[in-house]
Amino acid sequence: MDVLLLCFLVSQMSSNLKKFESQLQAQDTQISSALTNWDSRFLTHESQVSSSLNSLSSQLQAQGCTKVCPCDWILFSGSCYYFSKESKDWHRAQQYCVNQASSLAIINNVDELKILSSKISSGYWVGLNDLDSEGRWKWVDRTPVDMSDKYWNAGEPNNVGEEDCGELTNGKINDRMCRSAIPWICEKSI
Ligand SMILES: [Ca+2]
Ligand SMILES: [Ca+2]
Ligand SMILES: [Ca+2]
Repeated sequence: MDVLLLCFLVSQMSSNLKKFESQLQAQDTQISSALTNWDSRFLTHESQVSSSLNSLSSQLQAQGCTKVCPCDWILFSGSCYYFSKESKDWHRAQQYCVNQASSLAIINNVDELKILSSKISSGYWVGLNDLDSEGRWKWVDRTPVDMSDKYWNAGEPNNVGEEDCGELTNGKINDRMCRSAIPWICEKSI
């Protein structure tokens, strides 16, 4: 091969390489700009999702929802409680709670008595009665009721006019006629 031809071929190759290099650079710039674009769109989208989630979460909190209790129910001490806004007789109130996979509230200790009392300003049905046997009070889960004045209002239960269902009123329990229509408290354990 003569030297001139060799020089020509080398110069051709070098020019082709340069073209190829500049094509690569152009593609690189395009890819990098596409990536930047995509990145910024992704970030914008991510920030939109995050702000929607925040707003949803504050809406849920405003409605009294928590992660563990349904909306309109309040969580404390390992239970979710529902304080009704309407009034029903004791049996209908209990049925309402059962339909919500709960029962009328069962007051297991003085702390629970105090917490529930602090949330109400009138009588609310809770889950006890002496319907089976007059004077023998039982919670709806069949556990016996502490009859001391830690739990009962002074002079209660007095069964005046046949009072067989328990309401929480003035910080303690009172026996009241089951057919009275008053609000109620449901409780479900978590
Ligand atoms: Ca309870
Ligand atoms: Ca009674
Ligand atoms: Ca009474």
